[in-house]
Amino acid sequence: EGEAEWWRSAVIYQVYPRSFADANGDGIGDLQGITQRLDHLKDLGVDALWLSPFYKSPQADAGYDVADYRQIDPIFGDLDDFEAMAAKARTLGLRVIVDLVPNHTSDDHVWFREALAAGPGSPARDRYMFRDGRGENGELPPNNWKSIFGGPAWTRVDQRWDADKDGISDTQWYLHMFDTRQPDLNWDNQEVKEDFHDILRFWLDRGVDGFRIDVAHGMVKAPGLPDWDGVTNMVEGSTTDGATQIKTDGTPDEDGSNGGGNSGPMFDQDGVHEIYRSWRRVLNQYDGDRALVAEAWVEPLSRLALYVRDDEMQQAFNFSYLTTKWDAAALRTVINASIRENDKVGAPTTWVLSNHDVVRHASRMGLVGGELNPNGIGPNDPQPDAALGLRRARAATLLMLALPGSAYLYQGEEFGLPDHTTLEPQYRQDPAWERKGHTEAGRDGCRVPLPWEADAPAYGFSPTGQSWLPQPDTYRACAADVQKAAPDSTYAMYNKALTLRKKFGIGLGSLAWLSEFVHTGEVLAFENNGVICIANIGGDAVELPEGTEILISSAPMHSALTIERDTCVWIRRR
Ligand code: ISL
Ligand code: CA
Repeated sequence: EGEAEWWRSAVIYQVYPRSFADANGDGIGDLQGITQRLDHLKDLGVDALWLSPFYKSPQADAGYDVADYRQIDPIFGDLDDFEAMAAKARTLGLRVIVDLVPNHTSDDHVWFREALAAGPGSPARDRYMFRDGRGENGELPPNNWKSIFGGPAWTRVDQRWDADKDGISDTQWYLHMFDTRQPDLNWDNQEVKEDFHDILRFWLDRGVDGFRIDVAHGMVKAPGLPDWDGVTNMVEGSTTDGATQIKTDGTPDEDGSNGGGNSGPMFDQDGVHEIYRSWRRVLNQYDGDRALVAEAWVEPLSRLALYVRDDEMQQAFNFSYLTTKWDAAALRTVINASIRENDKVGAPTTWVLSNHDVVRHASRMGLVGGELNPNGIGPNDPQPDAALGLRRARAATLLMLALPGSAYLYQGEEFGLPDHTTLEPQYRQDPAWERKGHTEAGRDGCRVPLPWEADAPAYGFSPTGQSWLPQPDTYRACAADVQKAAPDSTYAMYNKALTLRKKFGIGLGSLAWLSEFVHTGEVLAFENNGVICIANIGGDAVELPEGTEILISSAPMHSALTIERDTCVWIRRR
């Protein structure tokens, strides 16, 4: 049932379960908490929610280390809680997308335990990427790959486990592109392939509308696992030529590349598409138009578009847009490239500004010089200008929501939530913080529990006033109750924009650039289904003709017809 191809224009809201709402008072968000607050998503006006992992996990990487893909971690609840949440979402007309993590499992997964116990050469080891080392006694890792979180991508069994204590002792190495506790699966292994078909069915049978595929550009590795001298890093990504030149100034090339892609023999291998074709065949056996969305840090956009062919996934996150700076020419380039490349393959464009891996756009956009600084802001880093950040974030959001295609929102951005940029080191939990030797603040700042009520302990996140990460004082003004009571709030803007977006069918429309209204290079103007979006990125004020109908503005308009810089408005012709 449901509209066919609903995903083409859907606004999808990312719920980060541990930080959304805590029902049982242990200070960690849970499924019952989500159920209790689902009305908020309905009121806001989104079409679907995507939940970050809630599966059984030792939480070494906040649940992106899955120990059992068919069970709920007790900190989040149980399968009944999931069913209740999904049932309520269905009643409210919200679709539910779950997160699937196929590149790696937790080292607590029964397969990895078996692999360790069974030893070298065993079928159990073949489910993962175990290799003998190099050097005379295998004392060197099988190749020079680095983990995305920093440090080597290989760990030697006997350097981690103890023969006497653990009964495990051999000198093979296993690959982990992320944390040591996240061993990479071997996607040439038949059992691995079959089990993931089963996992898909397990959740499809429970009525989920789709899957967000974690590290969708990973999984398949180049044959022979050749050395690679490029950079493997969070967001800085890597260069194909093996050089270490990193481009993070947010100015895309004509093809939309921002230097934010991962490449090399461990990413974006052609063989990965065969897996997705087989997954799509599984999804197609179900009614209701179930969808797959790729989390793939792939550039250029023409390469990313390969993931969204007719017989593969329906969507891929457009990280090139996220990594583009607040600059009219840069934004125009990336918008054009995104639409062009997706049109070629008949896929919808997707737009996203924030998620649980990057600094929230309300903070990012307030950094002096507009640095993207995706790797977290710490107390010792230059602090963002909060007012400027919020102003630009609101404009950037309104611009995003005027674009055709599907848009992703990250929980809390509808309240104008900034990052926690002064989080003290003792609270940090992101494994990348540890692995990178504390050189970067990591991703905890964007994962802080949501404020619901300004005057309640933990701002209403938890009935006991606990919160797994401390919330900064700045969250008070962002609390849902404050936001919902104020007509000019960020929440009010999101709410109204989502209503207008539906009313005018913006998601299914198409973009036509306008030269009208554009008197300096720092203004973007386009029409989509009768709505004209004008974003004054950094230019002189734009004067609108007498009698213009203003549908919505990202900032208060001092004169009814003047668009100041860092402001986006939607208007209609009379
Ligand atoms: O670094 C990146 C973006 O910040 C990308 O290069 C990388 O692909 C990304 O970190 C992958 O993220 C996903 O998988 C990770 C997990 O820690 C993240 O939270 C998740 O979104 C490992 O499962
Ligand atoms: Ca809880």
